[in-house]
Amino acid sequence: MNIFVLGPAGSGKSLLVKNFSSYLVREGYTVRIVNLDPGVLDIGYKADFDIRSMFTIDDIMRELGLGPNGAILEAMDRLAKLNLPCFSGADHVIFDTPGQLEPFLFRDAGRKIIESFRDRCCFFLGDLSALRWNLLSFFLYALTAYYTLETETIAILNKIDLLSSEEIENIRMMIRRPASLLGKPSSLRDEMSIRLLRALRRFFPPKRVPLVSAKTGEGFEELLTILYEIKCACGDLT
Ligand SMILES: Nc1nc2c(ncn2[C@@H]2O[C@H](COP(=O)(O)OP(=O)(O)OP(=O)(O)O)[C@@H](O)[C@H]2O)c(=O)[nH]1
Ligand SMILES: [Mg+2]
Repeated sequence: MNIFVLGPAGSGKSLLVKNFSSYLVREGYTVRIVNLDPGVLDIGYKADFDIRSMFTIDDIMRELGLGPNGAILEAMDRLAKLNLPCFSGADHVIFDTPGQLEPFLFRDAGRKIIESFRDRCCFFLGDLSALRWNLLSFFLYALTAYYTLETETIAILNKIDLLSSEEIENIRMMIRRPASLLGKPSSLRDEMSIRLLRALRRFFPPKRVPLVSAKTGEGFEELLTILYEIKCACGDLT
């Protein structure tokens, strides 16, 4: 399975790539890691293919005299034109993606790269410690990735280790029964939240929203089970 790890800046993509790949190796799988972030200084793991061997944001800034934003856009256009190695002998290939999610998602790069792999899914990470009261925006963003990339997407709430057990229980309740915490909708925003969350349950069903910690490894077992379900749904049980 080719797993693309996406998410807003700082949501924990690189740490999840590092620790989830180690977990998969401990479970007996062969794993390869691809770093697609040309702007990162230290990824914290050993990549089997690293985009920085071809170009970095710093290189592009110097070469073309661009600022950081211009260089990121140029880097995404270069990414879109690349043929990446496919590591077909590995059970899982995990792709770390750029910290700047928007140019990856909304320009050609993300779609072109991802659509060239058949057996694939996306992990869409959110930093639970930052968005605990803004879950709806997170789900809508994950849905945007799913819609744009036309790829099975798992919405994953990361950094669970930073929350108390009571907060975690509230989050689980909110995911299971979004309306239950709001009571009778008193504003248009409440009503919109409830209706949107209900509609979103079709794409991110409550049983399919893992709460994980990329730091401690909590929730990795559930992630692996979901990967297995996706494989089964594709008809490939090898
Ligand atoms: N406590 C805790 N910290 C985490 C977790 N996941 C990531 N972090 C921390 O959050 C920060 C950002 O993590 P990264 O893995 O670099 O996140 P990223 O999404 O790759 O960041 P960019 O590539 O810059 O967008 C780092 O300080 C990590 O150590 C987690 O599950 N728990
Ligand atoms: Mg990163």
